[in-house]
Amino acid sequence: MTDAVQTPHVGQTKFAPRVFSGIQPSGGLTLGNYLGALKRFVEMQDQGMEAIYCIVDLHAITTWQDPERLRQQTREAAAAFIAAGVDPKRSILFNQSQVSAHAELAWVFNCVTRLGWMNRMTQFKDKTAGKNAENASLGLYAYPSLMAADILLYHATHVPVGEDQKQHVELTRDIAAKFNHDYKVDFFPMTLPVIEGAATRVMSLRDGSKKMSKSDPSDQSRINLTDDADTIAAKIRKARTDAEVLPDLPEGLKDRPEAKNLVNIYAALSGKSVEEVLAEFAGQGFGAFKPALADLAVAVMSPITSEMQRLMADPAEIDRILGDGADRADAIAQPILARTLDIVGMIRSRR
Ligand code: AQP
Repeated sequence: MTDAVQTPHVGQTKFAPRVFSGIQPSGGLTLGNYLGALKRFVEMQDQGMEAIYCIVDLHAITTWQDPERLRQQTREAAAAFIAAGVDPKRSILFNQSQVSAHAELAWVFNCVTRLGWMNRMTQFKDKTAGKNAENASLGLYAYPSLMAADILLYHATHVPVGEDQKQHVELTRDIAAKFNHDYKVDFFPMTLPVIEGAATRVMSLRDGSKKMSKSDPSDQSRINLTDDADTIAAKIRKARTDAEVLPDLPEGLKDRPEAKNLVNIYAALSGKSVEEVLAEFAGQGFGAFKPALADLAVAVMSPITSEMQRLMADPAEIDRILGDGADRADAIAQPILARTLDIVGMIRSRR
């Protein structure tokens, strides 16, 4: 993890390493969220980095959410973080809307961000593809500006994310640079994305060209962190593949997106390289590979699923953890927001 040891400088200002990342409670979390994000969150925490992890409920409402389900999904996401290994004593874990500074800084960034930058964001294009973009919410369009606020509100230097969020972290750097330039300050860091591991882009089990996503209408396209062992095995058994055997080298997976996806998932779950997985399974068909993958997925996911169930039995305790995390996050955020408002010229005279 080369990036994590660097300490970004902006002008004369040196920023201490601090990790920030978030996940939307816009549905139940998936194997993609686990391998692309949660697993990395835990590793960075365990490397001793100061880490702030956020369940980004303000982002979730950029598409309509049933209010009761949103609350349920937020608690379930918190349970998933903890079950995957995020320790709410060592790291800060909270839901975004409890720290109002996120929305306040986002407004300042809405005034820094250029429309041309927003128009280049591929996630907005992907999420409105095939739909009437005129009907999308303004919040969905402005999503990356709120994400920049989430990160920069804590002067975070490192953001572990899946491949799909890389462009948004790059935009965060553009916003930080323009703010620093426009106001002649060295106030916001140039945050680095941390995109590592064999599964930074887990694909749908039904279509190897589409990302596995919690909001995909097909439940068969994803493995949910709440799926039981039989469901996981059945979804892997039915996953789309081709009729060929597995090759002995990664180049042999070129133009075989579904096969590549399953091999990547196996590698990420086992902690092996793609080369090692292929050395084990070269020449074998999916009749042999899928059951092995299903056994591995169940072995890794089942302890997380059962710990989530245990935690979900006590929603008041989850709310207490989120409240405690929000207090600690707010204590870091408020001075940074206050200084930002001071820099842009707002009077701050309330006592
Ligand atoms: N398929 C994926 N492979 C690898 N990483 C992934 N992530 C999401 N899907 C995959 C990573 O998970 C983190 C949280 O993502 P998010 O929930 O904030 O938003 P998203 O990227 O839009 O995820 P979804 O599941 O596709 O949500 P919906 O369907 O609500 O839009 C991020 O670090 C992301 O990279």
